Formats: sequence, structure tokens, C-alpha cells
Amino acid sequence: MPHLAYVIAGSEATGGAGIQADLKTFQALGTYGMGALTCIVSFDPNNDWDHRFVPIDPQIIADQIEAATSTHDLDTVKIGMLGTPATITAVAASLGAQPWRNIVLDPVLICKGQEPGQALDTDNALKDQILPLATVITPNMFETRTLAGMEEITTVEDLAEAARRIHALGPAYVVAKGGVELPGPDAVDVLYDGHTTTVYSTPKVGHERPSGAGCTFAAAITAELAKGTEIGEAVRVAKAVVTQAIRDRLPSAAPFEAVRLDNAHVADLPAVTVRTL
Ligand code: PXL
Repeated sequence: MPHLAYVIAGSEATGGAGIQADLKTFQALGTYGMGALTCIVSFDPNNDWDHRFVPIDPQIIADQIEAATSTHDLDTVKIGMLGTPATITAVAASLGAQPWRNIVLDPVLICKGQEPGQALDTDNALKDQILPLATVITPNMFETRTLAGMEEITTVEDLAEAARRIHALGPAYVVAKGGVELPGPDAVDVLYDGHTTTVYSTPKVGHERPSGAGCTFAAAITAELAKGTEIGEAVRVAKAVVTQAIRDRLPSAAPFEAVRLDNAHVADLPAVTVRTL
């Protein structure tokens, strides 16, 4: 039997991020992927590549999750972009209908193209309704500062402190991502499991944030957990995978590049330095 990896996320129409990146990552890591669509994002080339955002009707989201969970015995799910409070309520209700071994939350807080007021409602709904269900959360620097209530994160120690604060909100495992934003030559992520802080480092690849890196990272953790990999090793593999995907990024007519994950590269992944803090 293949290992099954499930995702609830939005479509990003150019293939770089969202459910497209998630499913490609599931495939590259040897799992059988499937997903429910929450929204459709289409960049607008005639309006500064703004994000056009269309939510899927909440009942249709519930139907998709019912179809997948009734067809397959699923225990591991990634939550990507949800986008509206109504979507969040529907997803929380559907998730609550069965037990899950792993719920990996990529807390996509703000989608460009949304009204700030609307985004705040969405952020609050995510914190109130989805965060308590998550077993693993993978915030980027902005999301980490917001969730931890910290104005500044400039060192690995700050990032570790933020991970501990977010752990207190409920998730068993917090993976806080320093990315290109945390000062220093390395891209550093920390995993906090309630006892131990583990630091993962790779040399930074450029200084831009390519589209799809966060999606690919969380999807890779999800695929590894679906296979039964222990969390520390799942994070190491995910970091190696996303580092390779950033190295292989795809140039485009848009003002940002997108990560690219080829199956062939998964066999020969870059080294990740792992230490406990
Ligand atoms: O990378 C965040 C993200 C996630 N999901 C969808 C997106 C984006 C960014 O554009 O469109 C659907």
C-alpha cells in the first residue's frame, strides 16, 4: 500500500505555489497525493501581478473532504491557504469529523489582493479554529513574529524563543523558518517539540524569496510524516528538498521565480547541518 498524503489548500494558477506545489512534492517524495481546493489565486499580469482571489463555496470544500476521507483511510493532512473565515469554519468542521495522526499547518496569514480588514478576520479565525487542531505548524518570519507577539526576530535565539511561545498556543511541534530574512549567511529553521530546540542550517541560496518555498517545505514534512518518518528527520528531509527546489528555481515573466522540484533531485539532496540549541 502506498502512503497517502492529503492537502487542503488553494490553487496558484502558475504552478509555483499552492496545491500544485504540494501535490508535486507529495509525488516527488513517493507518496500518493490528493487534495481539496479552498480557493483559486490567479496573478494579474495587467495589474502589477496582483493576486486575484476567488474562494470556493464552503459546502463544496466540505464535499471534497468528505469524498477523500470516505474513499481513503487518511491520517496525515497539510493545511495551506484557506483565505476566508467561512472557509476556515468549514475546514475546521470537516477536520473534526475524524481523528488525524498529523495535521501540518502552513499558517498563510495574509494573501495579497485581500482587504486588510478581511485578512484580519481570516487571521483571527485561523488562530481560533485551526491552530488548536494543528500538530505541526510551519510559520515564516512574518507569521512567527505575529503568532509569537514579538516585534523583532534577529537571532537564532530569538527564533527559538518565538517557537517556544507558539508551542504554548497548542501545536506539538513548531518549525519556525528564518529563511533569507534572518540575518547571517545561512537559512536557519528551528524545530521546538516542547523539550528540545533543534536548529537546521543550509547556506542561503540568493536573497530573494521564491514563490512556493513555504508550500513545498510544509508539503515535504507532510509526505515524510505520512510515511512514518520521525518529525526531526522529516524536517531535515524537507529542508533539503526545499533547498534543492530553490536552487532549481524557474525563471518567469512574473517578477518572482518559483521553486521547482524534480523527482530526480530527491535522490541527491543537499546536506543540512543539524544541531541542538
Ligand atoms: O505561497 C503562499 C501561497 C499559498 N497558496 C496559494 C498561493 C500562495 C501565494 O501566492 O497563491 C494558493
